[in-house]
Amino acid sequence: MTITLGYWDIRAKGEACRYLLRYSGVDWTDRRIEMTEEGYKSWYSEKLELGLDLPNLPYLIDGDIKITQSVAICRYLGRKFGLVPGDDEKDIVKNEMIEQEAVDLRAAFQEILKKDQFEEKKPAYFENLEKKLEILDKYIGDGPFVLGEKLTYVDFMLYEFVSQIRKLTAERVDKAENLARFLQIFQELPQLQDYFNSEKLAAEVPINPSFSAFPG
Ligand SMILES: N[C@@H](CCC(=O)N[C@@H](CS)C(=O)NCC(=O)O)C(=O)O
Repeated sequence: MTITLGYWDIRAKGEACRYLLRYSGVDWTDRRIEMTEEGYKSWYSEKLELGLDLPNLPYLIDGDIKITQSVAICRYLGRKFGLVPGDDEKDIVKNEMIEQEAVDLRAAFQEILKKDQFEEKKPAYFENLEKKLEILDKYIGDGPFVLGEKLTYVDFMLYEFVSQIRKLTAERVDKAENLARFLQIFQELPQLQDYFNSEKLAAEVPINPSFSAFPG
């Protein structure tokens, strides 16, 4: 039985889930819905027919397991592929805090994406971002990953959301040296090389919708 991940044809909240599936090497269906009139029609006509308890995108169907909420999908895939912390409570807490910090980073980024507000909101966003990244950088430490040598689903989320922001402001992200090193090391994971080196990622997959102030 093949796992299906459905999401718009952008990175936004779906890409970290896609990395987890690619990393694991399982067979899966990368269901992408174009953000066109046709695509919207197709999604809204099937949205309530997929058996999802809280219908939304992204969704993941793995046999009788049907999930929405991107963080719940990442957690599920983390458990499924052994990409979760062990029993150490300090590790679990650090992982969960950084999971939510990554979600906050994405939310703050998303907050400035409306075309008519982008320029006005950018300065305050950057100021806050610099502070957030400085603190996160210290907490991450030497890594190489969030929990040292142990890779978990949170690394996939953190990588994705920080590298999305890096597209907008590389200089601010690169000032956070531990984070910048983390991005580099994650990007070198052998299981993701085919994808990271593919032209599809480089040329075709926008971070945000084309109607936003920063498709990326
Ligand atoms: N908290 C949810 C947010 C889901 C959400 O807002 N999905 C947006 C795209 S990022 C959407 O277009 N959903 C389709 C719909 O509402 O039908 C998550 O993280 O998955």
